[in-house]
Amino acid sequence: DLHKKWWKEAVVYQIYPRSFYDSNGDGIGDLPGIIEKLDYLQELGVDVIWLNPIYKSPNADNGYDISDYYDIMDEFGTMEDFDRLLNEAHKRGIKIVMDLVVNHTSDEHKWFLESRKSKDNPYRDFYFWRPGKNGGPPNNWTSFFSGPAWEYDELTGEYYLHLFAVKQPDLNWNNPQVRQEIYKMMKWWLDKGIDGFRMDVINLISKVEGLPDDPDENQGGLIGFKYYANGPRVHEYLQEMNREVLSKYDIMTVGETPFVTPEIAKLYVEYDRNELNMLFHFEHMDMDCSGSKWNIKPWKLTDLKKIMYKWYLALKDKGWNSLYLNNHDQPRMVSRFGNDKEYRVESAKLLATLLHTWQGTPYIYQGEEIGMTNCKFESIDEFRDIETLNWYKEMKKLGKSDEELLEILNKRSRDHARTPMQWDDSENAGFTKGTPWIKVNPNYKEINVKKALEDKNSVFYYYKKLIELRKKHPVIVYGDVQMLYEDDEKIFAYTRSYEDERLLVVMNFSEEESEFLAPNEIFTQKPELLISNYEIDDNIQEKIVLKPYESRVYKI
Ligand code: ISL
Ligand code: CA
Repeated sequence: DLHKKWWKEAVVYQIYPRSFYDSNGDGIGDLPGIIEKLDYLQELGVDVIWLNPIYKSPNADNGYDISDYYDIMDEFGTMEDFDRLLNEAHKRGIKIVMDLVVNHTSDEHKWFLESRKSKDNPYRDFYFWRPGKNGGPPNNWTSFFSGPAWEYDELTGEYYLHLFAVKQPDLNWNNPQVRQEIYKMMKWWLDKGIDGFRMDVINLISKVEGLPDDPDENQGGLIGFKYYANGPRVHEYLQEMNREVLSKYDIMTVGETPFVTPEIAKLYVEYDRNELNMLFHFEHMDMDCSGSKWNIKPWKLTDLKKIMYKWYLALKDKGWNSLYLNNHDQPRMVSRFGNDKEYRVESAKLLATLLHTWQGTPYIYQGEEIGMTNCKFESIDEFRDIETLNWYKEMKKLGKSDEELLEILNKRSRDHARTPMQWDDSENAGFTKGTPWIKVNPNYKEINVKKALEDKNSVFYYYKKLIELRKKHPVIVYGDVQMLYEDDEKIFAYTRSYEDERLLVVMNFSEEESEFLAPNEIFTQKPELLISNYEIDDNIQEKIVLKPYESRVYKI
């Protein structure tokens, strides 16, 4: 089968190196620290590691502001450490995918340092420099991290564009030299033997000619995105990148793409487009907010089902989905979509069941496999993330109180994902012998890897088993999805089928017992229970009463 691919069969584990494991006591996770934990990841059974950026960076946005693509961030180690990591991972059958951040660089990158020197510097056109308009910035676009998307530079009296932080100037992809530099750099890493790229905001790289003002200033969120999200030349660029670089290697690619619908996504991932393998879309991340991420509203199970099914159908047989419920930019999934108190373990397993039995490649974010939760931040000084801190300052100017801001941040800050990995119940959760760069979640004595490994019913072993099942049953990877109970607000259920194998997945997304009646034809033969998150006897009836957050997977 032409469409069988290793990256469809794989399970990816995302590492945020700064918060994973500190090997030298400076309070910051590092590459030697990751090497020390490879055996742990092998025990879990993952196939691929996606590393958040490890390149040289002044860390305005924790490595998403790169000052040298060919070097390693000082805090994380050296290129020798990286080579050793790659080699040690490969020895264990684990591939490594790197973050590729090429919508912008750091303002300390040599291209930008040159570019700002004078209007006729050869690097000037590597970025977007424009004169101001009516005594202000060139247009009204706002930045993802609050405030205008333009920064004035005294030296030449012009502004530069930064969709993210002031220290993250946007690269000008219209310039063929920029593209060639990036392709060269990508080849350099691929020739080292890395196994693919996760491409940061890759659908923002093409800006509409003329960078027009956005007439719609009152949309409550970002102003201007319609002029660069999925912009006019983005597919031309990605096809060029694919032709010149990606197609020459056996690798996987996943684009991070805010503002995509399934219809737009097809243009990036359909097989005959020759662009990317998969995308991270945000439709399910937007379920519980309106306008902006800070505007929180309750989410509905039927919305989640509709979104997932819609994406499945859209890409079925033509492309491939990626599956995630949290990452380094999002709150912890068990706190957001489950219950991180009395049903923490059950709901962590339930969410895992969904991620690992739906069609697509599952991405596990570090700590998810032990059911790590959001953290209680007591005051603004405990936050580190630039998005959080900029937004806080902006809201303070508007007169908001610390109390109301903290309440929102305690649900939404990116720092929930960035508290250190909880390894054991010793000081700092065993993450560091020094002072951690960000606070450790106080629940580490209860929730940690050591404890998980000692308990055969832990979230960890449930993940391990799900991963094993994926290797044993091709239906989990390739099976078609048939939805059951589509309009139910508590039960998420479906079957999967591939060749002569069939699965039934039933999950109760609620704190009440819920009844599930299996369609007649399903239980004509005695089904085999493959995995469940409660002790149950296998005397299965057509009517199942599911306990709070119960999930079961049957082979039928
Ligand atoms: O983090 C977000 C919401 O809290 C998103 O809006 C995020 O900024 C957007 O998805 C882009 O994210 C990526 O690029 C950013 C970086 O800060 C994020 O960590 C990265 O995942 C800029 O490089
Ligand atoms: Ca360190």
